[in-house]
Amino acid sequence: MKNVCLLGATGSIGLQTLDLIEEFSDEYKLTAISFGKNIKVAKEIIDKFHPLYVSCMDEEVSLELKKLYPYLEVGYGDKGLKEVAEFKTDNPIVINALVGSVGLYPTICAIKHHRDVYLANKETLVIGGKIVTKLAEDNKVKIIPIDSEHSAIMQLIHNHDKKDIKRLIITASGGSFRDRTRDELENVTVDDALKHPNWKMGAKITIDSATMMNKGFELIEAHYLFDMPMSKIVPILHKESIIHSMVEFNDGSIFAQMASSDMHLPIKYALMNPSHSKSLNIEPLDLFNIDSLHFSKLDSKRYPMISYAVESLEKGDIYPTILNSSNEACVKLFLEGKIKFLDIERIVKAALDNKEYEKYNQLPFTIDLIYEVDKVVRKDVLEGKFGE
Ligand code: MN3
Repeated sequence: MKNVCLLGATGSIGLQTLDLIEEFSDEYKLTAISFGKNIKVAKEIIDKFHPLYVSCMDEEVSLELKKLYPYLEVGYGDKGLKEVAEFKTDNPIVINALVGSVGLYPTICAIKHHRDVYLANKETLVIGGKIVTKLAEDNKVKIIPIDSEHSAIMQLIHNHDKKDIKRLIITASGGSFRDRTRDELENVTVDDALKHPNWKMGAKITIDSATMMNKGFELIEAHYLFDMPMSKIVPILHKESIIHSMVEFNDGSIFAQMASSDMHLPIKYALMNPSHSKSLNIEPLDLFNIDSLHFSKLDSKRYPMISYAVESLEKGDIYPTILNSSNEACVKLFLEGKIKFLDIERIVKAALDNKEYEKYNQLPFTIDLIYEVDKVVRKDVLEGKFGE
């Protein structure tokens, strides 16, 4: 029996993970969880799965929980995330389904406790990839991706020699605005942006898909997960989201992984790899329902955020943090109706180009520096330093 420590239980990935824990209850038990503010859903989870430890974002909610469940161990904030990642139990596995840079800290806690991390929190690798992969190596633990593209690549390169790989081809659906021109993006609304054509996901990642920041993040994620240079990782537009990514080998063979657009599969493969055993939670792909598959080049003028991501990695270790923090703050402002859709990329670019941040790139690259810069950039963007 494996004891699951699940960070971000009430989010989209968290809930789909719980579907699988329920289905495979003779192999997995929910032992510790964290959630943000959604106490209603958290209560449903606690009543159904009876975890031993529960952490939430704020102290106030934790006190409410303690009243409702006097025998439950309860925590909150960053300390609570650490306690979930390090929760003392037999055969622990840590699943990080948090959203945003807040996910880095518990990932590091888990690795230092010699625990493999099942990672849906891509920001961990975007901002801390260099440190996290080194730390994982030193502690002999694995980082296993829960992201459909990276799961596809993991499935495809299994048992193949890495030196035979010519390139990784990461597919992109194009997000909610893929059929619009840049001019048509000028006045799009939050509701428009939240309508993803292929995937049902949380708000943050749906907006990141619309701006294609998500794809930029995923290139960086692939770079660290598979230890491949960025020059060998290419994005491609594939609007059907049937092929979840491809691996091209030196002899010209291109392998593709196809499946329905359902995160249960990447979560299940992460947990049970290299097994491809059946899950009732995964809808099989009906090939006769696919009319055709399309592929096209990604235009960097139409989707500048992808190039910003690649540039940030080239500019210096701290720049992906500047990219991520400015983006997180912008998505927050956009969802609150305070900035327009195209302001997101404009502000992210302005943050990357801001001369005042250059000094951080001269300092030794540490986790503490990441947290410091994250705070500064977030504050600057939220206070309107780069305009609104
Ligand atoms: Mn993805």
